[in-house]
Amino acid sequence: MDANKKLVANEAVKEIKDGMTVGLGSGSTVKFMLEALGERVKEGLEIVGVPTSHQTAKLAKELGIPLADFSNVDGIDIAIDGADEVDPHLNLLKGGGGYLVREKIVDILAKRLIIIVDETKIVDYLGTYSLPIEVVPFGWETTRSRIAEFGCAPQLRQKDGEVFISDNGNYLLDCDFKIIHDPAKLHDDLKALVGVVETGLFINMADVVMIGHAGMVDVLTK
Ligand code: DER
Repeated sequence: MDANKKLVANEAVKEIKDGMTVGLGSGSTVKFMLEALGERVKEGLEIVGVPTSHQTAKLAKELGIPLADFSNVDGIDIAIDGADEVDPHLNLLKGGGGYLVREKIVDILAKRLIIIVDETKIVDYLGTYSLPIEVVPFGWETTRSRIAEFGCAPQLRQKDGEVFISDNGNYLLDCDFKIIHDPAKLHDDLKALVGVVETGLFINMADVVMIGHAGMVDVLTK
């Protein structure tokens, strides 16, 4: 599986050109992308990265990739990110790593969003992977009840035996919808609930999905 993730990560890095501001996603596939990007920076590529998590920022710094934040960039030319599921309309289910809010803020701003996955992420319908929803900690139990009315059993995410706290100081509820027939409507309905910060449904955002499988890269475009 890593070979396919590495293959697609290396392919995506070829899309990054001198002078670009690059949204740096999060996750294990993006880790391979950062390593390849770090090599190109060492060879003289001049870019600046906007990281979507503390984890990505730490690795990018270690690899010598120059970083910026929204106080000193005008926009994002290209963002490269992973996903947990991709449906036939290129809608995404993301947030397995817990970084969905900052990923969505960066990804939605990008002029071009490239998603890098291996073939295990390709699905007919989103929802087999539990949908992460970031919620405000205050009153999260009441928010959980409202979310559950949409047909799932939200689980408060734990990490190392503790409640997981996102980079934004919020909680994550993982929701087992099993199959999501209308992800755009579900996202809108969930976002309307008080206490919900963001959902892991990235609707109509991906411009390109690169899929690594069997030593090849398939490219899907919107
Ligand atoms: O949290 C996310 O959406 C990340 O992009 C991540 O879940 C992607 O999965 P990967 O670690 O298999 O690349």
